[in-house]
Amino acid sequence: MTDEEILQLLRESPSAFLSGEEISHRLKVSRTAVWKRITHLRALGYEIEASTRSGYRLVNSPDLLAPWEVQPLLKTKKMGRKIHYFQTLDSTNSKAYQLALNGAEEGEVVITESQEKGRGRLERQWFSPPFLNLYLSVILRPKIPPHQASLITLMAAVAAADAIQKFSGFLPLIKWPNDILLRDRKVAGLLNEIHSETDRIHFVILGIGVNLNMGEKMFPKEIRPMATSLMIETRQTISRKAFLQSLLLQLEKWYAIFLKQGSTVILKAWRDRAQIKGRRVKVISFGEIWVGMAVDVDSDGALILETEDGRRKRVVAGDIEYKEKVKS
Ligand code: BT5
Repeated sequence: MTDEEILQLLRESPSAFLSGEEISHRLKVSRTAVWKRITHLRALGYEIEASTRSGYRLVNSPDLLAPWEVQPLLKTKKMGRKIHYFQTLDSTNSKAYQLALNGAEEGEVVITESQEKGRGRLERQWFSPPFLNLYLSVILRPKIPPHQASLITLMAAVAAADAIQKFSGFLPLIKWPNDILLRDRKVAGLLNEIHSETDRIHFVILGIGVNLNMGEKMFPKEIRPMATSLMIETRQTISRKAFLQSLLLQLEKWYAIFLKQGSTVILKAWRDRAQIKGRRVKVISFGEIWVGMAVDVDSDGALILETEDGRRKRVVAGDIEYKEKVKS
């Protein structure tokens, strides 16, 4: 008997009680096993009323990202149709990588309620406390050459920005290469990892972290001034499963556009949401620092910078800081 099966039975009779005897009969398990499962579900946050005479009744469900909560809401064909769900993990990217090595298919998703070693780029950490945010990794198997893999990051940033805009009503800004900002603060980050050989990608792990219901004081002090959440911005609690549903739908849409129409459409969508052209930036890349004007991103997702002495540089990986705010 699974959590899913017992919840399904309780949901069939939303207002009436269902006796322990009937549940045990229908699921072919003992009444003690039913009771143990109910205790487990309560520990997960399900409010289940119990009466010795009448049985059990589901009063309220928590906003869990479990497949049985999320999948009935999904409008996607492929993305998230198979969800690997965990209460906690080191990192969803590491788990997804292992699953992909073992043959997991495109569109399979790893979701966890918290990460013990949530990863950013370059060995940095992603703060991942339980039950508040979204930590997910999507397995993709695009038939593209490895040098185009950065475009998947840009594609995912566009999809995440669109989901954030739909939910908040505010226009997020993408910061090269992988941050999504609201009011100049980071609300989401992306970490893509690829497994490839010289001319062929085996798979891409698309890792996305979105701050949803974190209050300001919950962030560690060092990142507090640079970070935000959708709840902070909208002053409303966000339904995590509804957000996840929307994000997966946007990802499916933008990934299909990328596969069918190639980089041009993705780059245009990314440029529209990044407004990077002509901005003065400081670039930190492999220990080197340059200051200059951002000219554009090229068709492989690299940043083109015009340095102060007028030379053009192509930056494949790194971080940028804006030297001035966006002119509105
Ligand atoms: C990123 O790295 O922004 C990529 C974050 C990807 C996280 C997801 S969660 C699911 C999946 N599984 C993983 O293990 N990771 C992915 P980077 O650009 O290197 O930014 C990291 C920096 O952002 C840190 O050094 C902090 O300064 C800041 N930071 C850490 N946690 C944050 C948070 N929750 N919100 C905003 N900023 C944060």
